[in-house]
Amino acid sequence: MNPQKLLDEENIDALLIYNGSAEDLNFFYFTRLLQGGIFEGSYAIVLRDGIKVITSLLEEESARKGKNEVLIYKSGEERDKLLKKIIGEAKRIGLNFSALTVKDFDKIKKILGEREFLDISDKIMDMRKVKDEEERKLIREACKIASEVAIDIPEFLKEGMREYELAARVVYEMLKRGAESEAFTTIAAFGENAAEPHYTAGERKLKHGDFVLVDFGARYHHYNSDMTRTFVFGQATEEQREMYNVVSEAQRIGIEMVKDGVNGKDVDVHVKNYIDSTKFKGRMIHSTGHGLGLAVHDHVGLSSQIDMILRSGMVVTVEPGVYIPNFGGVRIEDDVLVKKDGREVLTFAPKDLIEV
Ligand SMILES: [Mn+2]
Repeated sequence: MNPQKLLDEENIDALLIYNGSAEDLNFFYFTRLLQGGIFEGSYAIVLRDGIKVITSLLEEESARKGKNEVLIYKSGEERDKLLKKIIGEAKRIGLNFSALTVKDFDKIKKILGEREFLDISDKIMDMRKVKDEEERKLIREACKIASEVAIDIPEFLKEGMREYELAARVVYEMLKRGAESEAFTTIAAFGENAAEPHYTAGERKLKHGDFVLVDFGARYHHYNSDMTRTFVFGQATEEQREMYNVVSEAQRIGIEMVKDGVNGKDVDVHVKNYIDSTKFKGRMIHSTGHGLGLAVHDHVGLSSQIDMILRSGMVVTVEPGVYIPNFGGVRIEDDVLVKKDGREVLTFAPKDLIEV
């Protein structure tokens, strides 16, 4: 992360991030206040001489853990005054239009008066795509937590259990291993429910012969992992085995292609071409993967719709799937760090078909 470079390149005097009515993950990105603190109603201001945080008394302890200069307010009036003082004579101010409500923007304009406000959300996102050392360490840990749980999932499966019981167990196991929360609502889908890519979990009971699709991730110091494994409860039928093998091969093809300089679009095209060459033609109904970081869907990753040149340091998911309504679905997902000469798969858990 080099916020000063952003000021130079965009020719702005200050970058103002407001973690206001809408949460702005960039607040955490720039301040690196990643352990404790919610920082609602707080500002992070990137200036040429460093980063300053304006936050409430409630967050003082959390804010002082960081390396930024901290200014504390006790009232809304004090907060406005501090903002005006810190911004000082700055004329050109960069904002993140992606996470600033119209109401908050109006408020900022009222406090700061006549200035030039520029939307630099795309520039920030571009910067966020390539993860630095600290971020990689946190994503690695989030991946480790999820992977250890994935390895144990077959042991959790009991005939007659409900999907939400399995989801609860997966979340519990992640928290027990140090996750601060689940990265997103855990998906535990049995049987025909596995055909819905974004199903969550319901009352469906586990029956012999069901597919069990579990898509989940851990959040560790604000950084996320995201992985999916699919099992068969009992002995797989020929059809289930065939589906599984096709998805597994598609994922292998996808992972092998990930490398610095490769267009993410091409990865999605190749993966889908392979699936379309099998009897499951047209049954992969989403893109191959997305960027991962402070947000679970951090940025566009591997999609035939958009050009996205992969760069060393990016983290993307590779998650092909095949879905057949009223029958079931298979998805296999891993998180992959892009490297100069290839890739490193950060999540680990067996990928051969497991019949429980
Ligand atoms: Mn995913």
